[in-house]
Amino acid sequence: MSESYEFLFKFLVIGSAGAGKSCILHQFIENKFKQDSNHTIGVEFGSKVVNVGGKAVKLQIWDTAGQERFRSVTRSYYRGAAGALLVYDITSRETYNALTNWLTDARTLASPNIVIVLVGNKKDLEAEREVTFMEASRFAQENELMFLETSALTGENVEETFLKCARSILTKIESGELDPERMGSGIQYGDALRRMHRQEKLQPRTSRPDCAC
Ligand SMILES: Nc1nc2c(ncn2[C@@H]2O[C@H](COP(=O)(O)OP(=O)(O)OP(=O)(O)O)[C@@H](O)[C@H]2O)c(=O)[nH]1
Ligand SMILES: [Mg+2]
Repeated sequence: MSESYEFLFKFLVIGSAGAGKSCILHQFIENKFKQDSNHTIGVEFGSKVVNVGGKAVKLQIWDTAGQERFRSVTRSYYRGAAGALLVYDITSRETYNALTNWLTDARTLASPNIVIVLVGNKKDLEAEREVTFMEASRFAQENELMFLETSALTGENVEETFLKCARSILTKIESGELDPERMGSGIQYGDALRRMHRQEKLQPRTSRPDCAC
């Protein structure tokens, strides 16, 4: 795919160890399930250009380790993230119970305007479910999060999760609620838009001799 894009968004994937963060990222980027996934050491990185409402957006995604011993390392990557996937495992109440802590970290360490999607992963393991859709849905509503259940195994809702987060950020940029030029916004202009903005600063539209407006 072409590397040309209009915006770049920095994304984080956070949540307890074993929730399936790395498998979700792998499914999103490679379109396949990552067999024998090991615990992430520190942070891993992936990127992909997606089409969001007709605009090419590059997602720069930081997949963090869920294990407690890496917490201080992973926290240092939170700054300036525009979006986050907060992942738990629907077959593990323990990973669900930890959500409040992850949420506090994300809201205090990343951008205050960070857009967060709550992700209940391992949707394919229905028989082992410990957290109902309704319960998590209520939690999401109370904490102003978007919410989806995914399966990194089958791929269900994986791409949709990233797109949902990107779409929400783009809408906030368009409405003026998010300013890409603010330091630490986690948003950058791609080459084409950067050139346009630079041009506009040098030559405001109204004073351009060739401007018919
Ligand atoms: N059945 C099923 N298993 C999954 C799914 N996603 C991940 N797994 C399994 O869950 C385990 C943990 O997956 P990872 O993606 O490594 O988990 P993680 O959240 O990245 O873990 P840390 O890197 O330690 O934070 C692996 O054994 C995966 O095979 C899923 O959607 N369905
Ligand atoms: Mg991992």
